[in-house]
Amino acid sequence: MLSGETFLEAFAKLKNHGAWTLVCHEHPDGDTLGSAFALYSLAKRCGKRAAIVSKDPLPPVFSFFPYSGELVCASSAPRSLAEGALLIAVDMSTAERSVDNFGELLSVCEDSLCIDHHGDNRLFCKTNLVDPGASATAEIVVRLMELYGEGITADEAAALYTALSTDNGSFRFSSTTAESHRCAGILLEAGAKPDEIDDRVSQNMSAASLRLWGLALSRTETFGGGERAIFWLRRKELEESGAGSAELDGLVNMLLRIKGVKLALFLTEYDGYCKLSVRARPPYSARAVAAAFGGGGHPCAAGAKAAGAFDDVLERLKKEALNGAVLGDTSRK
Ligand SMILES: [Mn+2]
Repeated sequence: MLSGETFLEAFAKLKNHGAWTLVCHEHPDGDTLGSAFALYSLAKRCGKRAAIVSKDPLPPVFSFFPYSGELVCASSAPRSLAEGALLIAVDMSTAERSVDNFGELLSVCEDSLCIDHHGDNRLFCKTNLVDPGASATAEIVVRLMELYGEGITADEAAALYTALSTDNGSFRFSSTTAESHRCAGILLEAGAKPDEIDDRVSQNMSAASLRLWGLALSRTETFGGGERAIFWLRRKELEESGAGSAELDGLVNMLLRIKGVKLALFLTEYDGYCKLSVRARPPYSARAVAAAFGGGGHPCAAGAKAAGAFDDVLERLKKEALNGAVLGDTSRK
């Protein structure tokens, strides 16, 4: 899907446009935010008009990203931000995974570009720079910035290294390639400090969220011959803990620590819907499970927002994981 031609087209749009409006995906993670803030900082250095938009707030753990205080957080973004601008969707596979009025922004912007690495990207911008072989959108951004010719500042490198290492599980996931490490090398040379970043991003749990992890862990159930595992958290438990939803990032991966488990499922109840997180190893496909609940993602990591009562969704999830289409495309696309 990624051709040199598309890369150069994307590059030319970035270079030539005087205004960039960067849009992150909902429930923003390290990759969408780190990639977008690095680009935002580059735009500032190059004297461009820049804006960065997210439907949901910045998780405090990422507040060290450059210009993090300038995030426009709104369920619907002011259309004036898109008018006359190059609208850039960052790490977003569909227009729906964003601000509610993303379609309106697309219709009023001057041009649009999607930079992403999801194999199920819907190609909803005029130029779609989508590389499913990249372990993070940050890898594509590093390549763009190498060509850009303005260097990478230490702050930008820190944001991009965070983006890269959070998306590929600190270079542990099967999505990690030689290119992931090459990009990491470039970011280290530009001043990223892996130990400081890991301290900020991973070694900073509150005692409350660690106890919440413990509650989920204590519910671990395995099924399907020990190859599938699940745990869950109820809304009340989340609320009482005082932990934010971002503090649950990475929890689902714990299930893959169980010997023999290849399909990990984590269901969280929120107000009006349930959030499903899936992790898989071949021959299972996380995306296939998430798709059964209207979601999507990568073969190894995917998610969905499922409507319905918690108990019903949980029951359906177990059934889908046992009998549904869980053996998807096992390539890394
Ligand atoms: Mn990503």
